[in-house]
Amino acid sequence: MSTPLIKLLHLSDIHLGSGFAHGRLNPETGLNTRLEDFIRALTHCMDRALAEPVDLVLFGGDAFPDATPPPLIQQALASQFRRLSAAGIPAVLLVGNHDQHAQGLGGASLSIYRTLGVPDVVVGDRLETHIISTRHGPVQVITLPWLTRSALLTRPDTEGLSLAQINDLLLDRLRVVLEGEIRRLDDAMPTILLAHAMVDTATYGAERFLAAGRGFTIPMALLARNCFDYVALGHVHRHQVLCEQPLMIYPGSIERVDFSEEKEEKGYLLVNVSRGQAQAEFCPLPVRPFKTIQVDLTAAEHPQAALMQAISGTNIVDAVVRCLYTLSSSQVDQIDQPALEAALATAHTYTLQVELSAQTSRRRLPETRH
Ligand SMILES: [Mn+2]
Repeated sequence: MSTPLIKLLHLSDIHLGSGFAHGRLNPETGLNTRLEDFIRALTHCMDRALAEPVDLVLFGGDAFPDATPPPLIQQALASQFRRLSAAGIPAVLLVGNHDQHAQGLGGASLSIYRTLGVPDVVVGDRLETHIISTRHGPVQVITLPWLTRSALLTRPDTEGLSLAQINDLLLDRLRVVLEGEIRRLDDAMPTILLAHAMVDTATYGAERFLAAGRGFTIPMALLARNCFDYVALGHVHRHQVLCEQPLMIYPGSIERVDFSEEKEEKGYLLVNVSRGQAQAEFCPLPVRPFKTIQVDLTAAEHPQAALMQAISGTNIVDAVVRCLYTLSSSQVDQIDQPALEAALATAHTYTLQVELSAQTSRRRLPETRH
């Protein structure tokens, strides 16, 4: 008997409601254009899930910038996942660090789906195994949400310990609990670990700057177990394959959250999983470009011309642009600000940041945002 082949779509780090400063008000909709961009990226993912159709959607965590998104943004996310539910495609929504409250029980922004009993939606807010029936048979998914101390440790456990000792203790507990879940797995069923974590071998994306609360890293070997056919990760915004056997991948964020993601391709994964093997394909999303124009004009004979040339040499149409330039104080009156603004007008939005260089010190003038 051949084992079933499950086709799934894996996306992560939606961060719906982030980066409004890079957008502007759309007068036709009343919405910030960056919210519309993020919704468009999410809509693309759902369109693909429905068009395939896939058997399962895995969301790797961080739905919103924080645990209490405004209703409009909650609704925007819900109306997309609702399309899966309407088509009978199960989805697992994992809780990331941005979805948790700083104190107390986590995952309020996603646990509403469980509270409402949305058909085919599973919320992963604790370490546990879910048996999910799909069109092509059952699959078992272990959910590992963002781990906080309070999930596995009590206050007396950590008393008098250093941060490093606490992290070691937390890893020991994780190892034991994960082992318990692994022991109960059905060896014949395709098996997936869905984890929101900073794995120690990952290269950072914007998450370094987004970090909500102190995190801790998990050694890759702890997760790269041969009982897993696929390890679906979330948290790091830069797409990367961490391990081939078992296949372990961060899809990355679906839109650029800030300029640290300027050079990163954004997308989601289509993955075929059967018992003993997995293949993944990264599918790029058509997201808005971010462009940095950085020029040191201190040695330029004609600073305005040099700056205009740098701008015209960059494809800024519909992009989120930041233009950073350095001047000596004697050059300040050689810059024609209205001409710069006209040259940047085709950008979606732009900021101008001037830095003044003196012989000994540098000083930054207030940035202007457009
Ligand atoms: Mn995260």
